[in-house]
Amino acid sequence: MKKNPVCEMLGIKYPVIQGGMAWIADAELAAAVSNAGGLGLIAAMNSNGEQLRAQIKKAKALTDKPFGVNLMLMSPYIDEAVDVVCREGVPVVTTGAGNPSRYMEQLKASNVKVLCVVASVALAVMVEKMGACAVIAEGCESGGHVGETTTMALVPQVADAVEIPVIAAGGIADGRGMAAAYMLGAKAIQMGTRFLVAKECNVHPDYKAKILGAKDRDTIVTGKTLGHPVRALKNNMTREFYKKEQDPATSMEELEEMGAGALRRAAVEGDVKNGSVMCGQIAGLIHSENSCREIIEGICLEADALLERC
Ligand code: TUI
Repeated sequence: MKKNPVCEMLGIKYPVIQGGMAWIADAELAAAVSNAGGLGLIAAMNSNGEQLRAQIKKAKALTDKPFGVNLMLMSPYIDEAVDVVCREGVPVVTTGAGNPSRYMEQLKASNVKVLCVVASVALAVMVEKMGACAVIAEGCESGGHVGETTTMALVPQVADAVEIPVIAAGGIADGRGMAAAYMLGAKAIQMGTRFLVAKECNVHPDYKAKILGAKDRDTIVTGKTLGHPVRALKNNMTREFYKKEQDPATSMEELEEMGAGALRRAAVEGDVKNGSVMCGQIAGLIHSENSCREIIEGICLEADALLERC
């Protein structure tokens, strides 16, 4: 593989980052991805400082390679999470689900490399000015919290607007997707759904089975009326949520209450009917559970072979 600016910046072998999936991306998954030569991420999601510190310590014990933390900016514990990341000397963070401007100075002062997930050109330009090392341009094919623009349209527009490296995310799960991302101007990729079914991923087996059985049109976006649209598999929970959302008689509080704890219910308890099985539209492409090493090496080999032909 040729020299790659994202690999050099992060000290990793392959330009592959694992998405920071809430309730799913734990120290074990992050360490497995990093040990395989990618960048593993622990999802800070709604963890408090103590819980996050425990995960960071665990990852440090499992790998001597660089790993990062994904900061979910809507978390009630975001201030604590930023403090812990800085104190523990975590080398890289990714930020998502909002504007990271409040935290940039503190992170940079602690020598943390900040990679910001953006869903628009405007935010990409803004975070570059604030000192982000790279942007992760995430199209709305992705799972969980989504923006409005597809990866195909977002990545080249972001690549034209910023000087820092662009990492493509959303809808990528094989070498074809990786090669396409390079063609659009990205220097690396981030994948969530593909790593959800990694052997080392501790998500509930019933959640994995749902992803492996999904087809192209099996996801739905709910939560637009609440201001945080989320993509998940169609099931009892998301169909009911969608119906209620269309009904003007439903209050915001009722919807918030329905959504609360839904991801945990599916990812930890395995209630894939009444919980939220968040995943990207590319789930339909994924048919097998593999090790992180098989996933990363397989995808990079396939992408390189395709790009040779161009
Ligand atoms: O954050 C994600 N994916 C997530 S977060 C999450 S937890 C959650 N649970 C329930 C409801 C809502 C969230 C599950 N999945 N991906 C990164 C991402 N960030 N995708 C899109 C964005 C984004 C969107 C708007 C980033 C910035 C942004 O800017 C808003 C602004 O203020 O400019």
